[in-house]
Amino acid sequence: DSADIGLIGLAVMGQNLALNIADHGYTIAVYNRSSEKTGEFMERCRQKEPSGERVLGFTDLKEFTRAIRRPRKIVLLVKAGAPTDRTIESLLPHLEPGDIIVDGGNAHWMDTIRRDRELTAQGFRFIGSGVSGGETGARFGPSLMPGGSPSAWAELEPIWRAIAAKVDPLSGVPMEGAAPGKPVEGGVPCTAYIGPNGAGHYVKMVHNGIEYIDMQLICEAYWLMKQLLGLDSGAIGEIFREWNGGELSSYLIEITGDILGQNDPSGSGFLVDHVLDAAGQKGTGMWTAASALELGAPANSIAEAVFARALSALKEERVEASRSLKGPDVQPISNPAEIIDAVRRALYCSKICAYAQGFQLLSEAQKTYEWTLDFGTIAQLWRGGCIIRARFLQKITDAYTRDPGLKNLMLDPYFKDVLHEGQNQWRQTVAIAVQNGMPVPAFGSALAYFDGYRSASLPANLLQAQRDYFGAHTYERTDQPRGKFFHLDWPTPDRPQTEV
Ligand code: NBP
Repeated sequence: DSADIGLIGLAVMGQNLALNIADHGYTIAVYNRSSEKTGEFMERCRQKEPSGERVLGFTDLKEFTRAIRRPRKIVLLVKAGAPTDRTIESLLPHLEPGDIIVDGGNAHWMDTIRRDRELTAQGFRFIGSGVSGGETGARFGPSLMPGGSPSAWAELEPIWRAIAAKVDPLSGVPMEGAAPGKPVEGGVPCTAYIGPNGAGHYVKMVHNGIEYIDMQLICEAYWLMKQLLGLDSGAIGEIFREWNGGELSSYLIEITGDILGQNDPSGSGFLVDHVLDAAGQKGTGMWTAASALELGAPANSIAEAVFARALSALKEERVEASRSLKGPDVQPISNPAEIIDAVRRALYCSKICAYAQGFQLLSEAQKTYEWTLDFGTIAQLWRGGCIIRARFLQKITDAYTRDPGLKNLMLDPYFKDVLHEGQNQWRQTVAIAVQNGMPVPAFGSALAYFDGYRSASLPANLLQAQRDYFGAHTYERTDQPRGKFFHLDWPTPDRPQTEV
């Protein structure tokens, strides 16, 4: 029992997280279903990894569990879904009451709620922890979103804080420079207890939903500059690099600058111009949108981002349709610098709406699943390590620190000012796109969310009347207290009207 912790699943995430843990001075036992991978990983540890001697490889599950100090902490980084259940089943006979299983995969939060219930009933402790940041994040500092047993969290916390991404305590900017065997010293770790059972995995899922819309917004900005202004990818890349110096500063804007400037290895032009425009998806964006629909949370832009990927995937159909369905001719633009600035404003305003939707969804979810989420902390632990890390997350933390009961991010004074100042250019951007027949579902839906949310009146009066007309679904009246419902026997030629 010489290992501080164990880890099962030695694909890309598991290998890197194990090395991150070892880099922080912990001894870690590792196991993988197929033993060749364990062998290959142990070879990597011996040959190349400065902390490799702290990694103990096992090909037998019983020996693996025996090597871990009790109560055991065992991290799973296996494929989400049935493989996670199979792994837990195979592990349980070798565990003792009080042992802790930490699922670091992208589990659906309802699976995590179920596993938490089942494992707790058997005397084990369970943590479902979102892990964000891909391969590099896992290796040098991910954003970690743990939910589950509080006593298990107390035991896991020192390790999770050690391996998480770190941000500068003053600026909130991610601290860089970690290398194998040399983690960064100091800084605020991007992890905190999120809440019971599935709360951590839910928050990780919403992170991914926000990632979808963040990426789609950037793509629309790129597309408008390319199609409307005729700029080449390299020039647009330069614009993103410039934007990355300001309020939009973020990992996704930074990599977009790099990607757009990348030459094609074949030597002909930019790589991005040769990449097929049919997006893939693994499902966490869809889960976020589906959850929003289920909870009645208006996360329309997050859903649009998922649909935009789905529409892009119909490549052959679109190519065929482009030959018969005609839109307007693209009008020449006389003021490109102004348009570029308008697109930047549209991007920032839309991004604020997208995050407002994400947090509004979290707010609905916590009521349904009986969690108490701390939104400021959630924004804080997204500042480093994860894909949506961005300078402006500090503004979100500040907003929730100013007012922990803030109903919507757009109502915070800082964000309100940005939206007020940017809305004319945001509208101009959407209008130009629409006039020229260019799809901007993310910009447009974010604007509709802003306009809908700030409207004291909406046409749902007519909608309620329609529902009452055909289905006797009843309506409330503006001149009566809420909760009092009326139905009209809608007049027909042979029946006079009566309201009841
Ligand atoms: P994968 O998601 O590709 O999973 C591969 C691992 O799952 C291997 O260790 C494999 O064992 C194991 N596995 C499978 Br597949 N079926 C199994 C079964 N029935 N029983 C036991 N083990 C089984 O690996 P990954 O990309 O490293 O991701 C690991 C987890 O982290 C996933 O849940 C993923 O969603 C999540 N995640 C990934 C990223 C990322 O950027 N890749 C980011 C954040 C979170 P084998 O070697 O024997 O086949």
